[in-house]
Amino acid sequence: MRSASGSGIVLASFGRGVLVQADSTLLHCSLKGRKLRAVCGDRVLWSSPPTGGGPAVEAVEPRRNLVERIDARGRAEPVAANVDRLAIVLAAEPQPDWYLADRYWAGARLKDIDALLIFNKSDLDVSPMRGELETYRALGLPCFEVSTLSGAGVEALGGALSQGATLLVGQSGVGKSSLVNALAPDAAAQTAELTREVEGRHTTTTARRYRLGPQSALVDAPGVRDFAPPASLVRAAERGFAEIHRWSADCRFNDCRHLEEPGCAARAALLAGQVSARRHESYRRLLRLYEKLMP
Ligand SMILES: Nc1nc2c(ncn2[C@@H]2O[C@H](COP(=O)(O)OP(=O)(O)OP(=O)(O)O)[C@@H](O)[C@H]2O)c(=O)[nH]1
Ligand SMILES: [Mg+2]
Ligand SMILES: [Zn+2]
Repeated sequence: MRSASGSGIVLASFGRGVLVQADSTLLHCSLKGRKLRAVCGDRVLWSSPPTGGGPAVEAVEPRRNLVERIDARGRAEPVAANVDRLAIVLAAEPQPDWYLADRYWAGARLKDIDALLIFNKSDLDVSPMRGELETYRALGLPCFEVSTLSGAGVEALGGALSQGATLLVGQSGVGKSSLVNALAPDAAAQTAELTREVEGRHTTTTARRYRLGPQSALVDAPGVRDFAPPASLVRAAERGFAEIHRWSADCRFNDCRHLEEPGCAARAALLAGQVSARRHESYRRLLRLYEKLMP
């Protein structure tokens, strides 16, 4: 057997093994060395020994960025690497968790990654969610209303995602895998290896990257109940919320937490109806979480 080597990109990671796209072939690679970790989106160097034994990843190239979440104990867990854009997916069903959407947006802001909101299942009744969607639009977050069922809005969304790698995140059942299948027709995102059947539905279990166009990729991630971006400072909560951060420049105290402090411009804006009460509550919850993790 001939030895071979090259570079590639990690499409999915399964514990101690990874699926690597190397030119036009897919390779199931092991990881060389106990300490090596590779996540979906990593650029890697791999090689196959002449003696056989299968290809192995030898090194992971430095990451442009790494999207992580904090687990129940406050430790950072990787989600995907080298992401250009975070697409927060919501739908009329299951009932939208806006607090979760806020935290994903905060996570993107903290990493300087572009964010957008995809509201899927526009074939269902969207009217109860209009108010919240308008709040996000007014804050400058691009919002796309689509239906993978009827095809409405899918082309426009595809256009917005035609450059770079987009990570799809959100609650289970909002239609992330359906979006991948609608946008990348050869994706077949619901393959058995990557899903588990729950109540008759295929739910994604592992993040998987798919080719979208010549310059673009989509990463399908498992649905979540909860998410919080890792942070090293309690003040990160403020930076995660665009409008609170903007108002903070006018607060009397530099270390204002925008709760009950006198001379708080963010609170004044809240009382004047210029900041959404729900968004402020969302900010407060993230601040409390960080205060608990970083007393
Ligand atoms: N009505 C309607 N249903 C949709 C639409 N898109 C997806 N669905 C349905 O929503 C359900 C969940 O879709 P998935 O694509 O598996 O959702 P997901 O976000 O990948 O879920 P997880 O993998 O569990 O995180 C499926 O039953 C889909 O058929 C849509 O535009 N309209
Ligand atoms: Mg899925
Ligand atoms: Zn303040």
